[in-house]
Amino acid sequence: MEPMRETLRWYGPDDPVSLDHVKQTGATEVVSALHHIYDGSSWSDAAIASQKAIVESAGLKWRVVESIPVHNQIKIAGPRRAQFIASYKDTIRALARQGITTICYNFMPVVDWTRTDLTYPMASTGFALRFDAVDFAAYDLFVLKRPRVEQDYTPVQIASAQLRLQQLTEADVSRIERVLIAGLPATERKFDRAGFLNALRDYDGISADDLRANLNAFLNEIVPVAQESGVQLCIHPDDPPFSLYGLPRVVSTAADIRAIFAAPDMIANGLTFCTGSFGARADNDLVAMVQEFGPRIHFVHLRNVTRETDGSFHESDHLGGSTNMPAVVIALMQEQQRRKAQGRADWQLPMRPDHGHLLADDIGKTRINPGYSLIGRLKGLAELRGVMHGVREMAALHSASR
Ligand code: DNO
Repeated sequence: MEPMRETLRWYGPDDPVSLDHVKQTGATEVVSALHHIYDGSSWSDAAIASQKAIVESAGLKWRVVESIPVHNQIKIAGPRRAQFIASYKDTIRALARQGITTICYNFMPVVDWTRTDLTYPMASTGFALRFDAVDFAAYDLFVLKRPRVEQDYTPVQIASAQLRLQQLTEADVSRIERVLIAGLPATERKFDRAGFLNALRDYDGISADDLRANLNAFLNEIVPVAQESGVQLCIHPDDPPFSLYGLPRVVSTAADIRAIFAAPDMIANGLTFCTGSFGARADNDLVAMVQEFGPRIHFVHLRNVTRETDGSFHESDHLGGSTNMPAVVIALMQEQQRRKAQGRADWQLPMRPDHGHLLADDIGKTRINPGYSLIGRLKGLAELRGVMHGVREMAALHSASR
């Protein structure tokens, strides 16, 4: 059983983490995107090639894209959908020409990944990212005040949000708002309150079934293009994997993934297995999901969360938290073995340590991408590498003794 390919996310030339520092973690590949293009236009061969040249001149590879943003027109089936799907196909083909053949994307309406707190203090004295369901509800119900918001909460949730609001200072509220609607890296759009309310209005009347239909229509267009071009698409699960702001979310559970894989049923229609996203729901059995979806997992994000009963969670150490990380790693390495036995050229999965705590000299830096500071990810990768190498040795011993 072999370890997975070690990658680290790199936000391009503006990333405060340099490529030398990426190399110092032991990773051999970066996962990246043309992060300056958010308007749904296609990526040119020249722009892709020049970023690839920068990565390669540092002695690293770039084979996985995270992400090509999916334009909102595609998600709401708006009048300009066809134009943006055409650009998306052009980008897939352009990446294929540059030998970049794994493409991660997501289908979350309006907001990408969401947290309420970027500096949640850990006992270690480091800091973690946290989603506090009560802070979120307090903001949604009493600050944002979107129409019909009460429908999305139980009386108990409303009462505890009310209590929380009384405890929050004005500074707390504006910090939470910034993190929620204008804060995290790689989110497509940064909003002010009025702009955010406006963006939510796009989804008035769009149910989860409608959103699923729009995703299927998109997949029916792009998956055949990817398959022809030798590209593997891999959808990233919703983070967190439940509805926020009353918006539909359709990539949260095993049933969601089954529906996605069915349309169209091709290997290029795959999954980014993100343990942190799926792991925020207690009803997602991660090992069972790896076993069921294994052949279509094209990319792996390893991150752990500690869940609380009210839907809150914080990002724990990679080997701590609510998910049995070594068990998931073993399942993924077994999937690699199966592929190898079948002669699949893509048997070895690219993995990255997803996020990390804010630690040591990274604390207090002014330019940092939350979750993507260097030292925390280096620690996560080192721990995960240890697990992978241990599993490999154990499997070798086991087969030698048989
Ligand atoms: C957060 C990330 C997400 C992810 C996108 C993929 O750290 O995992 O922003 O990159 O959702 O499209």
